[in-house]
This record gives sequence, C-alpha cells and structure tokens, in this order.
Amino acid sequence: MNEAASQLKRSKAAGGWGALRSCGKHLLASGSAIAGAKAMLSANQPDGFDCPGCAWGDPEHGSSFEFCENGVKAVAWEATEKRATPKFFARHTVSELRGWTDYALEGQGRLTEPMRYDPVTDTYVETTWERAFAEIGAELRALRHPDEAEFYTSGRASNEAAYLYQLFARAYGTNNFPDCSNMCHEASGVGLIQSIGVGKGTVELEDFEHADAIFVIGQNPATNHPRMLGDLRRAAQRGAKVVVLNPVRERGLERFADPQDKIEMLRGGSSSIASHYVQPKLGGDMAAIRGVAKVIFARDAEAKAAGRKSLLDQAFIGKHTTGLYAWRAAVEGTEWEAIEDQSGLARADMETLADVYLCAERVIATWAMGVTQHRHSVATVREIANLLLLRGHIGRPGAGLCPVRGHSNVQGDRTVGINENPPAWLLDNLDREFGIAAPRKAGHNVLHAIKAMVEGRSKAFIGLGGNFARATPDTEVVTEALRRCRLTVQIATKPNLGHMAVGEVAYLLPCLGRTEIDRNAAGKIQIVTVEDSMSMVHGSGGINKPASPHLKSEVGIIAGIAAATVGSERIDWAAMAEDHDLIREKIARTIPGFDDYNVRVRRPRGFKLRNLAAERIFETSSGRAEFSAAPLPTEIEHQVARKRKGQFVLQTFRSHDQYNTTVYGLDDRYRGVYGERRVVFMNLDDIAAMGAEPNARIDVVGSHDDGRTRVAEDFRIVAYDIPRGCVAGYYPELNAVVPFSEAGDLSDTPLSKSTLVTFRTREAA
Ligand SMILES: Nc1nc2c(c(=O)[nH]1)N[C@H]1C(S)=C(S)[C@@H](COP(=O)(O)OP(=O)(O)OC[C@H]3O[C@@H](n4cnc5c(=O)[nH]c(N)nc54)[C@H](O)[C@@H]3O)O[C@H]1N2
Ligand SMILES: Nc1nc2c(c(=O)[nH]1)N[C@H]1C(S)=C(S)[C@@H](COP(=O)(O)OP(=O)(O)OC[C@H]3O[C@@H](n4cnc5c(=O)[nH]c(N)nc54)[C@H](O)[C@@H]3O)O[C@H]1N2
Ligand SMILES: [Mo]
Repeated sequence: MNEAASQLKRSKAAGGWGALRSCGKHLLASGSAIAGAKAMLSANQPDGFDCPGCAWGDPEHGSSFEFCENGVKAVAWEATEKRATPKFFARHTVSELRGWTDYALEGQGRLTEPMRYDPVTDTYVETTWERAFAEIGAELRALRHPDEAEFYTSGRASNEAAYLYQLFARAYGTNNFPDCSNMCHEASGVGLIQSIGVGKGTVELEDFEHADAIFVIGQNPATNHPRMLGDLRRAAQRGAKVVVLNPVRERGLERFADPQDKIEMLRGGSSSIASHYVQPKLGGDMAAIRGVAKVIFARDAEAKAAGRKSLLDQAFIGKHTTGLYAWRAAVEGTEWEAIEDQSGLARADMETLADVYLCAERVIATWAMGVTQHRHSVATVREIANLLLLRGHIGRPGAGLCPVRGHSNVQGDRTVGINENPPAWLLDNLDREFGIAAPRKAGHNVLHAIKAMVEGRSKAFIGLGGNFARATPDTEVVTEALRRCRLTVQIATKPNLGHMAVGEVAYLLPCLGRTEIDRNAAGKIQIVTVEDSMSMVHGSGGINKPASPHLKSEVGIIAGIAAATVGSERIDWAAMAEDHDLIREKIARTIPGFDDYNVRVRRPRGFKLRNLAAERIFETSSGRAEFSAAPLPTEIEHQVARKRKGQFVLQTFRSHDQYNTTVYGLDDRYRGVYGERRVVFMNLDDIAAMGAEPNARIDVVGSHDDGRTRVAEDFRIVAYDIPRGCVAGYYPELNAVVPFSEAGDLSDTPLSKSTLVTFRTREAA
C-alpha cells in the first residue's frame, strides 16, 4: 500500500462532523446563512423544492429532514446574495473574462438582467426581454434551415421547461437536441433498452431495504449521491453485502458517519459500507463481470453433474429471456488469462464476488460514470444486466438494475421528449395535438453538434442551462466553435466560461432557480415537476425570493423565444408560460403515463411512472429480456497504454467540492487534497518508474493521434491507491486533453474515463 493510501486508512470516516462543518462554511460563504438554512429545511420535502443536487430518490416519510452536505452546497450556491450585475459586466470585457476560471465567474453570483453582447465595446450590456426575444426570433428565422440551430439541454431543466423547449424546436423544424445525458448515462439507456426494453432502472428506493447484496460499480456516492450512502449504510448495518468495484479506493465507500445520526455523531463512530472492495483497471468491469459469470457457470455445471438443482433461475430464464446459450458459450470461451488481464483483477477476487452473488437471494446492481464513459460502455451495461438476469434479479422486491442518474431531472427531460432520435409515436402525438409537422429526420447529439459547429454547418446555439464549452471534450475546439456561430443564447443562473464564448449576436438570459418562488402575472405561484432515478415524478416549488425582480422562469424565457420565432397561431405560448398546469395537460395528452398529471403531482411524493421491465414485461424485439453475447474488446485503453512507453489511461472525475463544471471550493476532503484542483492521482510505482517523485509538477499531454496537440499545463502528482497504468484527475480542467473525435460504441459518449495521455515534467516543457 502506498503512503497516500495508508494515510487514507488512518484518517477519519467520510461524512460526520467534517460534513457538518463544511455545510456551515458553504452557507456562510454564500452570504445566505438564513435563506440557505430555511431553504434546506424544505429540500426534498413534499411541499418544498426538489434538491438541485443529484437525482437520488426521496424517502416515503418526508418528515425526516433528508439533507446532505452536497445538497447544502447546491442550495447555498443558488441562494447566494452575491450578484453579477450589469456594472460587473461593464467593468470587464468578454475577452478578459475568457481568461478567468469558472470558479471566479460563478463566484460573482446570480445574473440579474438580460444581457446582450456589444461587439464594439466587447462587453455584455443590459437589454430588455422584448428586444432579446425579437432579435433571437429574427435570427432563428433567418437561418437557411432549422437544422442549422442546436438546442442544448442541461439536466436540471424541469419537465415543463424541457417539454416546452422540445415542442418549440420541433415546431420550428429540427430535432437537434444535444443533451448533457449524451455525455452521461447514454450507454445505460442504449444498453438497457436492448437488454430489457426500457432505458431506465427497475428498482425503487424501498428495494434497498430488502436487498441481500448491492453491487456498486463505477460510482462515488459519498460525493455525488450522498443520500444514497444513507441507504447503503442502512443496508450494510442490517447485514447486506455491499460490493464495490472501483479502481480508486474511495474513502466514503469504506466508512461513513451519518451527520444525521445523533448517536453516531456523539460517539464519533462510523459504519462500514463496503463488505468487499475490488479495484479493476479502468474499463475493466465488463471483463470482471464476465469472470464472475464464468465462476457461476462452472459451479452450476458442477451442481448439475452432482445431480443437484441448477444455480440459475431456470423458470425465469425459460419464461422471460432469450440468448443465454450464446452468452454462456461466449463466457466459457473466454480464457481466464484474458479476463484477468483486461479486468486487472485476480481470479480469486472474481470467485469471491461470485460467492456473494450466489449467496444472495436479492441482488441490486447500481452504476454511474465509471461504467458509462468508456468505448465499450454499452457492452458493459449489458454484461451487468446479463449477470442479474441469470438468477431473475429483476421485477421482484429487493432486486434490480439501478443506473444512478446525474443531474436532478436528466431522466425527466428524456421522458418528456428531449431526444435527438425521437420515437415516431412522440412526433405523431405532437403533430396531432398542436397541428404542427414535426421533422422526422434524426438530429444532433452533443458530438454531432460540435462537429456541425466546427464545420460551419450549424450557426446558432441555444443553451438551456449548463456549460457546453467546458463540459464537452476538447475545450479549445468547442470554445472556438461557439465563437464561430452567428447566434449564441445562454439561459442561466450564474455566469460561466461557456457564456464568454460569444457568437456574433449573443445573449445571456437570467432565469429563476429551483429554490425561488415563481409567480405569474396574476400573482399565482407556479410549480414545476421532476423525475428521479426511481421514475418517481413529483412537484417542486421554490420558497426563496427571486435573486432579482427582472428574472424570468425558464418556461417564460422559452415561451418568449418560441412566440417570436414560430408565432402563436397554433400554440399559445404565453398562456402556457402563465399557467404551468396547461403544459402538464399537454404532457398528459402526448406522453404515456402522465394521466391526471395535475392531480397526482400534488400528492405527497408524487407518482411513479410505470416501468414495464419491473413488471417482467420486456418490450424488446423478441418480447423477452435479451442476454447479450458480445465478446470482450480485443484490447482496452490500459492494455494499449502498457505497450507504449510513458502512456497512461486517464479518468476525469469529480472532486468533493464541485458540481460538474461548477466549482464550490478547492478541497477534495475525502481524497486528502486541499486548496487546489490541478492534481493527477497516480500509483507510487508508476511515479517511480517515470523517474519522478510525488508532488512533482507535470503537464498532461493528450496522446490521441489526429494531428492536434492537447496539453493541460501544470499539475501536481499525488501518490494514490490506484492500479498501475491508470491515473485520475478532475474534470473540467482535463477536458482540454479529451478528444471530441473519440466516442463510445453506440452511445457516442466522450471517453472521459478512458483517455490516453503521457506526462512531461515541467522543467522539460
Ligand atoms: N456533489 C455532486 N453531485 C453530483 C455531481 C457533481 O459533480 N457533484 N454530478 C452529478 C452528475 S451529472 C452525475 S452523472 C453523477 C456522477 O456520479 P459519479 O459517477 O459517481 O461521478 P464521478 O466523479 O465521475 O465518479 C466516477 C467514479 O467511478 C470510478 N471509476 C472511473 N472509471 C472506472 C472504471 O472503469 N470502472 C469502475 N468500476 N469505476 C471507475 C471513479 O474512481 C469514481 O469513483 O453525480 C451527480 N451528482
Ligand atoms: N471529462 C469529463 N467531462 C464530463 C464529465 C466527466 O465525468 N468527465 N461528465 C459529463 C456529465 S455526466 C455531465 S451531466 C455533463 C454536465 O454538463 P452541463 O450540464 O452542461 O454542466 P453543468 O456544470 O452542470 O452546468 C453548470 C451551469 O448551469 C447553469 N445553471 C445552474 N442551475 C441552473 C438552472 O436552474 N437553470 C439554468 N438555466 N441554468 C442553471 C449555471 O450557469 C452553471 O454555470 O458534463 C459531462 N462532462
Ligand atoms: Mo451527468
């Protein structure tokens, strides 16, 4: 074990007093201790707003104030008293601001007025909503074809905003919907649709109370889904096995002290989370699962030979699945040597995991970005599904598949139509309901959109939230692509670097956040709705006073642009902006599962969308759940890197003090990093083999061979418990070396956890 790892072992558990101290710090730093604390009390409560943090589900008994440290940060971030006013923009040119960091820009606080870019002074200048809508509408109408415009969505947008947005873009004439989920859980959607006929998870929160084993694959819940950690901890306490697959030793998955547990806090205690922790190499999960399956098949064969009962759920397999023989043959035909080499695990590890799996009556598998951001992610998701299908761990209590979503409403946005490749029924329903002729041609996802902008085929970019320039790969290329556009429109709460990549005509439009009260002209409060990772749809209403009297809701802004672009003859945009119930009525009439939307959403905890796979109804082409028999990739990045001197495979993940491109602070407490973000985590033996020392300063150089030089400068090496050949560092800084020309098979997701790099020492630079 290296030094950093042993330090980790000695240091205290994750969560606990450290988490509480950090909460207080963030509420104070945001200058909103009172509004923040009041707001926290209503987060994820039936009558409050949905926490803008993660998409983990909310418990049935909403009275138990469910908050988490990073939820506090997300709420405090929005409820800040700081303001990025027109005066601020008058003092700094956009060219100057392009040299700032996202951290410094967002640190200016909330946007207060609609702003238009003035090319003469190179500054954003305040304007009126009327002028903004009119000019944006005119610019969009002036494009040669609607397919020259890109409509980006970040997954915080509510169902109402997202539905109106897709309706507007389709009424206008395009399916160009690059979406943050293209960079996120796309592989889960694609893989699960192939395997079980629905692209969503099949479990409910209550299932975590009944599972005997929970496999947590490629996910860091202590930071990114802290409320999930509470469920894992309760499961571990009642004796369920929690099996972690993660190349990095994540402290929060080992031990966790719940800041909401008074006794644990007073005694300074903590609970173990992971009963088993294995460290595959980056991208090694498909091989690891295949190894587990190989053990299971061997044991099953032994059982049968001895005249005992099969270890597989033969009744389920026979009635509900297809393709087992082909998969079994593929698994049995894969040599242990290949499995061990690609996974980076020993056969004995996989035997242990197989034991856990076989001893459990009810198994849940959860996963996130460690699974979905590789080249073979779709195949990996399907291998996970295969494993659960073997013993019928789907559609019964305590068992199932659980891709843990990112943004708080990314799943809902998809449900209500943000989809560049929409199903025919959706377009037919929209045509019928609104009298439009929605385009049938598939549109652009994120990578297609970037390519189209780079090549000058797309000329307008509308961003419904998010930070497109920084969340995407090849930061420099995408920044330049946005600047080449004729029109850029950013709908946002705070300024970020992406907003400084201005087109010829550029607008920065400030919107209400989810924590704020949204009143219509008649003074009536409007609520919005969101869907969590468990397909629960519930209402969300803000409680804070808006950051500025000039803000509009996202719905209001979209309606304004839509009316100015496509007119209001067919669709009464203004009426829907005034009364969100009208939008929900339209959703109910065009999207299955939303009947009685306006009634059901006002019930505590909302309602659950039906998930057929969870009822063992599989809407695949065969009408059954399908085992996938894909071979292991011949070679994955860590195997490629090993052959080339000095190469490594880099994963770009999140620190504890950030929300995607939003950086709250410069600490990563659980990993022992303070006051900095430019670090690369590396195995001590790799550091020595490079002839370097821990703490040395290096540049990260992209190795993708397409003639373009990619460098991220000046990082510090941190010795860490991580497999050899694999390194890690933070996004978004390292997006400078992730190539936009590489993507996952079938998912088209950037290879954010599989980027080939080399290092150069700073002296040599
Ligand atoms: N506070 C906070 N909450 C968030 C976010 C945030 O930035 N901050 N982001 C939100 C969003 S949009 C999302 S998508 C989620 C992201 O949630 P996560 O997926 O947890 O996010 P990452 O930080 O990218 O962490 C990936 C984890 O996978 C591991 N990993 C990387 N590669 C591999 C691999 O090949 N195999 C395995 N087994 N593990 C691997 C990493 O070591 C790391 O622990 O969180 C959401 N919630
Ligand atoms: N290298 C690498 N790249 C990655 C990832 C990775 O793991 N590694 N992860 C990917 C993933 S999983 C995702 S989901 C994407 C995230 O990509 P995005 O969703 O585009 O990025 P965010 O950082 O979440 O967006 C932050 C901005 O959203 C705006 N904002 C915040 N709240 C609101 C609101 O309520 N309304 C509006 N309109 N705007 C708001 C603010 O201006 C803020 O600056 O990044 C992806 N990029
Ligand atoms: Mo995400």
